[in-house]
Amino acid sequence: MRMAKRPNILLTGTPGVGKTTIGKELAKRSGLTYVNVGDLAQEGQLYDGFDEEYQCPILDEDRVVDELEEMMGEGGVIVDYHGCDLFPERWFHIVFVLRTDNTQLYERLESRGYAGKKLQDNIQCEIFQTIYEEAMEAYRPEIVHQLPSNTPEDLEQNLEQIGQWTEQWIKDHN
Ligand code: DAT
Repeated sequence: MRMAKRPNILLTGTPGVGKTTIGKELAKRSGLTYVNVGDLAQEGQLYDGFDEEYQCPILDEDRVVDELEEMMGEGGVIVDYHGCDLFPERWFHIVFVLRTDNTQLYERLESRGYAGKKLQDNIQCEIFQTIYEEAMEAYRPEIVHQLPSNTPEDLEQNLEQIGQWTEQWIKDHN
């Protein structure tokens, strides 16, 4: 039996906005496959150098893309990453940029152990809506959607909205 065609979804936004939380739950509910790009890079050591300023390894974007290509071609993948212009545009049928108010994001990142410049830079990234603008440049604006991600109610509403969109996409394409 041929597998039903399923969409690829990109979940993006500043670190701490809730991509992993919603991505895993969405995978559970929809049956799509969740991929955390940070974890994938860590497991495969898909790095190219070390950033001294931020004290973290630098992602080897070409190898990340190569690693995911086959899976993305098959469809049904939820990708979670805090950047979005490294992926081929053709991969995604829809892009969600999660957004969180500064005070809440600050608390979430602080409790994750972020401090100093790293904390400030991530808060600024959210204030300047850096990832949203990156997404609007990298993808057709019609497929880019911002979602509030402040409360558990937001989470549930987003899950329902994305779930409904996914069901409709599958109906329309099979
Ligand atoms: P990300 O993957 O974007 O870095 P995360 O999923 O790890 O973010 O979430 C960061 C923290 O925020 C984590 O403690 C769970 C919490 N969180 C996520 N979404 C939330 C929401 N809608 N309301 C309240 N807390 C949320």
